[in-house]
Amino acid sequence: MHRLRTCAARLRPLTASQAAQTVGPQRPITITSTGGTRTFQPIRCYTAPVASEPFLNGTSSNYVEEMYFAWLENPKSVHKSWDVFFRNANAGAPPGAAYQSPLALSAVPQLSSLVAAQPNVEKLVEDHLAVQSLIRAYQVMGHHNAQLDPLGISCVNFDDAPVNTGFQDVGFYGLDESDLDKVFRLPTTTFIGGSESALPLKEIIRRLEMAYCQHIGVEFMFINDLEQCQWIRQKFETPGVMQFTLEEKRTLLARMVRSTRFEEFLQKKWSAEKRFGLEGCESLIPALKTIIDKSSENGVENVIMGMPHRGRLNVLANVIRKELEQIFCQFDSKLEAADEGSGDVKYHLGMYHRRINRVTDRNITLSLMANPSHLEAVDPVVQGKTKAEQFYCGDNDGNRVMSILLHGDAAFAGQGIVYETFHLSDLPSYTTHGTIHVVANNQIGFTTDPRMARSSPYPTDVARVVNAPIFHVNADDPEAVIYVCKVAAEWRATFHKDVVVDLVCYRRMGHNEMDEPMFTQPLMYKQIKKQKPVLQKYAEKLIAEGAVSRQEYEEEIAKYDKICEEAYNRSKDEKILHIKHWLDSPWPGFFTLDGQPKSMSCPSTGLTEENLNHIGVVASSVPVEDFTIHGGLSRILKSRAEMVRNRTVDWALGEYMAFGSLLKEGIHIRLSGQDVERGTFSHRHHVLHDQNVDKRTCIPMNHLSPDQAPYTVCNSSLSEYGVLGFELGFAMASPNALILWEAQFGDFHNTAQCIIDQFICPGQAKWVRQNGIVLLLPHGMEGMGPEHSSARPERFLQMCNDDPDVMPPLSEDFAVRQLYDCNWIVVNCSNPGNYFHVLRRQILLPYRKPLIVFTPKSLLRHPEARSSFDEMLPGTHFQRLIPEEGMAAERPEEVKRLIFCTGKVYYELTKERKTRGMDGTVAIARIEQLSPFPFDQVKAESDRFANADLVWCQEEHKNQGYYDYVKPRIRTTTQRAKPVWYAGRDPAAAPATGNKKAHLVELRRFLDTAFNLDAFKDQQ
Ligand SMILES: Cc1ncc(C[n+]2csc(CCOP(=O)(O)OP(=O)(O)O)c2C)c(N)n1
Ligand SMILES: [Mg+2]
Repeated sequence: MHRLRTCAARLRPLTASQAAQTVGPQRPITITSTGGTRTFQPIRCYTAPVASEPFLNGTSSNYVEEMYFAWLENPKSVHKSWDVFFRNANAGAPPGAAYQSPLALSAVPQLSSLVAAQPNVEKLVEDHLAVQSLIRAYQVMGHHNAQLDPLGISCVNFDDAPVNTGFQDVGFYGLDESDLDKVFRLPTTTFIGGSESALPLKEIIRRLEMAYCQHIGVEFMFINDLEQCQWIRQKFETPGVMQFTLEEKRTLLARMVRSTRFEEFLQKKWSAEKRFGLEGCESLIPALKTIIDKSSENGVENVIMGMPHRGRLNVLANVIRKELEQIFCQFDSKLEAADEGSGDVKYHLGMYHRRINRVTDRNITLSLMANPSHLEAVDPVVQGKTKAEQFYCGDNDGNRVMSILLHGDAAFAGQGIVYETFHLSDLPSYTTHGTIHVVANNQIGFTTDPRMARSSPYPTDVARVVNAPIFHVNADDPEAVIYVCKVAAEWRATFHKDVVVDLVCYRRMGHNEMDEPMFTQPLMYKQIKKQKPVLQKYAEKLIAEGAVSRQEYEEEIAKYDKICEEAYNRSKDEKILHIKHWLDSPWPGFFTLDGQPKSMSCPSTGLTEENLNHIGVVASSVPVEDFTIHGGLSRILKSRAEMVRNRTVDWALGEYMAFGSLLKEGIHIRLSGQDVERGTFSHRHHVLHDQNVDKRTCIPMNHLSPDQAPYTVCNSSLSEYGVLGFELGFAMASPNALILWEAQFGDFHNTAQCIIDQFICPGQAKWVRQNGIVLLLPHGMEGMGPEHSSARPERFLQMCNDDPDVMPPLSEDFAVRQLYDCNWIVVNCSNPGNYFHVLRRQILLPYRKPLIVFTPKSLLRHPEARSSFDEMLPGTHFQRLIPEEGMAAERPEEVKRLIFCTGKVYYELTKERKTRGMDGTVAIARIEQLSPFPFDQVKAESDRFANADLVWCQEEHKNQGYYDYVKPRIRTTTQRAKPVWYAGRDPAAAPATGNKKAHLVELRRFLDTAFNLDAFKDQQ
């Protein structure tokens, strides 16, 4: 008993005062860190009369302590001899008896179980554990107590869970006031000691308060990776980390001046204009600049940014460095637009700028992507563009190209696309190797308080799902802001993972400059009115510190005001607004110097027989050795080989021919979407899986020729909005790539409606940038129910910009010119040959347009839906309309009815016509390109069958499908000489019936109508 007490007392930490009495003054330790030079007083010492152990002497006492604490934490972490020694000592072995030589360990019986552990050892262990818990509590929850809100009215709701940190709460951990002066060894999971390994509890708490409860709140303990947690702890806990040089402080002040005075200048000149100013979050500008400087220092050369309205003009001016006059002239309502299209409001336009980073003296390209009002919609687009830039410059780890996304607090929490985008962040074919997210958290969304806008404490909680650290920071402390931004940039450079900076700020004005915020947030805005602007606060701090004089500060302001004033004067000379100057993704060399296509023609999209054969052989083989494929797949490949021998293609092979040939021509192809590698309908099989070796795959398409472009085919996450946005962004980077997104079924595209409506359809009109993305949308009424049937062609067609009532002038380059004028191309091919051509045309055209393809399901295996090599040879083209070529064409004057249709229903119509023996009386023409509408060919076809009435037949319901689109256009081709009758399903709310029988009855009914030559007599 006595022995145990002695042993424990020997190892127990002393109070600081005891320590001082026992050992007297010690030499202070001086260390130099990045934060400057600091001096520490060593406080930790022990009075252990270790000499009573014969094998110990005074100089080894530290070592014993190390061993003892390590043993306390984990007995297995020390050598067995130490384990036995401590157990024996604890068990009451007299001096000299506790130690056993390692050699004797196995021979001598151990004393460990002789005496039970005694209470003071337990207390010692408990106290240490308590201190560890306290440290951990700060690391986990310190941010709850951080002073993050500049207004001091924070509404972050942690469900009132108590946060037990601070002096007053040590009791929670089983410690009491008397422990505050005791010295405790610090665990390896904290860096608050700096070079010291033990501190008095009071100092431990003080340092933890400094690290976690000031103007920075670090949320990271949910991260599952110990190395990453340690890295963050070190960045925020190490004493003195937040030191700034004089130079850094002065640069920061200058940046704050620019940010603040820019908004003031706009307010002064255009007080009645909306600009979604940054007032209340001015430190956003130095924040972004720090991220860019630091990243440039780490080797980044290209930064792609996406951001909403708030502070966008300021970012353009002071981060991207758009010429100020170009920004100011946007406020001039008399400015004429030089470009075609609708243009867009000034706070949506994009920008691309290459310049020297003044801090690092390195070249950097900055682009801000144009975006719609739809908050957060640009997030995946930025990611896709970033991925593409990385891909094309061989930056496999994201060391040279990176993205920054800015968010508003309400949108970040509320918009599901944020979550979808986060979930792309670590997928091999979608990762951009870490995005830095910056939230301008002004604690309000338009007029809505956070407590009504989200169910999570912070607006940033969504980032936790991908283990992204979140740095909350009080935006009224610019130095704290800069520090977290530096850490965020370093985090990205080190771990290549996402990170979030939550700038907690306020919004000085209303939602826009015209809005009255006092209607809805009276108390908040009373507080805001009292709030001293951050620039003023920071300037006063630096003046008080002597870092800058008042005169220097005032000169800095005057200097920037003068820059603004001069730019304003120059802006008055601008007469014309060039949206082209706001291009976020230029395609050097693709257009002529004045931005026009280099020609207005499209060469043949056909291929040589040899080429078709070669690609066909690769498509039906396994190009690597010792690779076992599934037996069913062997049969598929065999039948492909058989088709190649027979000079025909089915749908999958037609696609293969198009992809393969473009790859051989050096065009990169990327096909992305849910389950695209195999194909939803198990027809594609672009990735072969070895049946015997886990994860061994082969992509035959990448074995076409040594100098081919790479083929990327990737199954995506189960997201449409995110993935389509991503692919759209990918397609922006280069015109020399074919980027395709396939919906699992066409219906599902509507969860990506925002990308379609706001980017794909009007992108060129709003932002003068072209995009050649291809959407593959499986479509067709096959009795599968209301879903899985319709890709909603009516919606795409309704958004086409061709005029239904005007017959465009016919010319030699009619088809190519018409395509040039359209906002997108909508096709529904009825055979694989035509699908092949339209894919190839997409690249061979001298410009880029989005292509919407309604793709088949049952036609994938339909024996008639095949094309001969003859239809794909040199000289052949995509057929916008496939005219009647059968019996009816032989005596066109005898034809009573001309049915126009599109897609799969053609096969149902021809079958029915044959059954009824009406091949000579009814002609059937397929409109393969719905938009732009082939006015010329429809006219030729209706002229050919001059005695026929005209019917539009579709399998979709009357209020859906194509009818509303084609009817006025067909009538225009005949100068409204003839009606266009309808044969198809009746109007309906749902796209298709869920009842198979009803489906067949409907089919029968409309086929009867289509072939009943008297069906429309009553309506005439
Ligand atoms: C998807 C979408 N829904 C609604 C709106 C309308 N709207 C514009 S700004 C805004 C509030 C945004 O709040 P927040 O994200 O916090 O940004 P802040 O304006 O506060 O900077 C809303 C609801 C929108 N632009 N986009
Ligand atoms: Mg907000």
